Amino acid sequence: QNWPLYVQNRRGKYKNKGADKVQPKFEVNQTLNQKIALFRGDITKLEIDAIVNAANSSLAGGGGVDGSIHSAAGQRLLQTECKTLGGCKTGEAKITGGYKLPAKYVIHTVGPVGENEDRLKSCYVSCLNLMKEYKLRTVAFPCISTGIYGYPNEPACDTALSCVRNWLEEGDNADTVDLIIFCLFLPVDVGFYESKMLDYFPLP
Ligand code: AR6
Repeated sequence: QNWPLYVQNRRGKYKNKGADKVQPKFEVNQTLNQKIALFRGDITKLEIDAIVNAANSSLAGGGGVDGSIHSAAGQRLLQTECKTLGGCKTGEAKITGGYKLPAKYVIHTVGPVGENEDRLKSCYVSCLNLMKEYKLRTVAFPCISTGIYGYPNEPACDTALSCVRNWLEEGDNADTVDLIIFCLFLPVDVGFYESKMLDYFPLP
């Protein structure tokens, strides 16, 4: 497996200078902590079960992470399958093969344009539910909507982390996954995720 980086450094702490000042929003759960990771880099390089694409409702490809995923998967191959799906509504998700990607599947979701917490939540939950339905155990999310769609980075980070934590707490969801990776591309997101991890996935 090639998951290069991770949340916990050698001392077992998240890299975060203000760690002792954080007021966790959730209880410590080391089992859940082990299912979460931050990765900084290009999502198309991850050799995992599924990567999430921040697509648009036509599913015909676009710029940003969508463009990179379509190129790396093989433009024509991925588009041919996408065309059969009838598009995708904001907050929903659809799955395709990964073709030339190291990831086996791509889960396409359409984030909101601008800040809309319910719609963004719905993206994360729809992707996770689809992952569970297909019995996929490892998935990576880009920072949905925070690029071309203009969702502010900090609230988007809070929504992503809280949604994933809440989803893992429900029923048997946690048993169905091995690793959920937040794939961070920009330094601004690395900063927010590193500091907020401790709110949502506190260490003992
Ligand atoms: N790997 C991981 N993250 C990436 C990569 C990559 N290779 N490339 C960019 N990002 P965006 P959106 C980050 O704009 O805001 C498309 O045209 C990027 O830095 O890709 O949901 C679609 O077709 C940012 O942090 O997606 C839609 O029309 C995050 O991915 C529209 O853009 C999301 O930025 C969707 O806009």
